[in-house]
Amino acid sequence: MSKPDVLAVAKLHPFYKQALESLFTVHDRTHETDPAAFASLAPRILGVAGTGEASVPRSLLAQLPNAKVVSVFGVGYDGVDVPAAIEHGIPVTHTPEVLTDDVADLAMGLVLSIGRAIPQADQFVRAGRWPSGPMALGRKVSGARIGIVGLGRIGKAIAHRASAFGMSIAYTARSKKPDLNFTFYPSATELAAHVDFLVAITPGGAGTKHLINAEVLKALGSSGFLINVARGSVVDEAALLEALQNGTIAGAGIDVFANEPHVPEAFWKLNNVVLTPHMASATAQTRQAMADLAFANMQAGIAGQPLRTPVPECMAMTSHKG
Ligand code: NAP
Ligand code: 8YV
Repeated sequence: MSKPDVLAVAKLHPFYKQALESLFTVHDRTHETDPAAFASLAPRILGVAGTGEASVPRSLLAQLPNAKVVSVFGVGYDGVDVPAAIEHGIPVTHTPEVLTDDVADLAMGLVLSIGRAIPQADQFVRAGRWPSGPMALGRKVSGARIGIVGLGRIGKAIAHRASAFGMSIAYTARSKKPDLNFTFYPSATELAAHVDFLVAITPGGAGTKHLINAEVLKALGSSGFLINVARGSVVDEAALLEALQNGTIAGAGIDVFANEPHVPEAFWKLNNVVLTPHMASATAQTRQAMADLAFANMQAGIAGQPLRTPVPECMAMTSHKG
């Protein structure tokens, strides 16, 4: 008997792909590579597998009359048209919690990397420049002021780490958190004006597009650093580039970009940035945990069983197509 069919809408991590292949026939982006073949395949597709960066638009969902679940390998699902999925009776799942520690670790890694110029120091030694040194002084991280844009699961984990560094912690979010003893500012601009390191860790999508713009960067100021581990869309990349080139801000640690995997070459040339390739959850341990959870959601969705981790908008929903 042939295995049930699922559609991968992005290049899947091998841990997730191999798990899926144990039970399903995985069609790797057939909707893009062979639309004619996809027209006859589409009615057989029972599940859609994606990543945090993947696009699942209304037009694709409309072609999948028998799909029972969209299982995203990632906590962010801004590429999925969730209202359209709900209209089509297809619940969406994601992988919260299992990656929280890794993303918070990388955020702090970028704070330390750019504040203390660690990659620049490595280059300094490798280029044989130490004998004619010294390097410029870094920015003290312990005791500095950190501002977190988005105090959700990962934002709180960053705060936890920052408090161990004796940092003073402030944040902005859609709502104030009365149970937490951190300073709340109602806007990113007000927050930026009061901190040394501003860390973006919100979801992407229309609600946060260019939340960090030229005004916020100006408020952060010439001794401030921006860290972006959220989504490329959260930061106005052109404004950031200009702010880094002009010295409007001191520097940036950037894990996510507007047009991944393409990073504007102008960033490569700057000495006041640390650039990483969207790798905040990229450890073997966490990618395995994400794969296990995404696979469990796919299995449950296709079997019509309760989903492990539906996205909040789909909590009350089970597939209409059991
Ligand atoms: P979460 O628990 O849902 O937290 C999201 C936070 O963002 C909440 O505090 C929320 O505010 C805040 N927020 C939402 N819209 C906002 C807005 N317009 N202005 C200000 N704050 C806003 O999510 P999470 O698990 O922490 O994950 C957060 C995001 O991190 C993901 O969605 C993804 O984009 C990103 N991420 C990136 C990587 C990477 O590899 N770089 C890895 C994992 C996740 P309220 O608390 O008031 O609702
Ligand atoms: C992953 C992410 O890099 O969870 C997210 O939202 O952006 C990251 O953990 C991504 O989903 C895997 O491609």
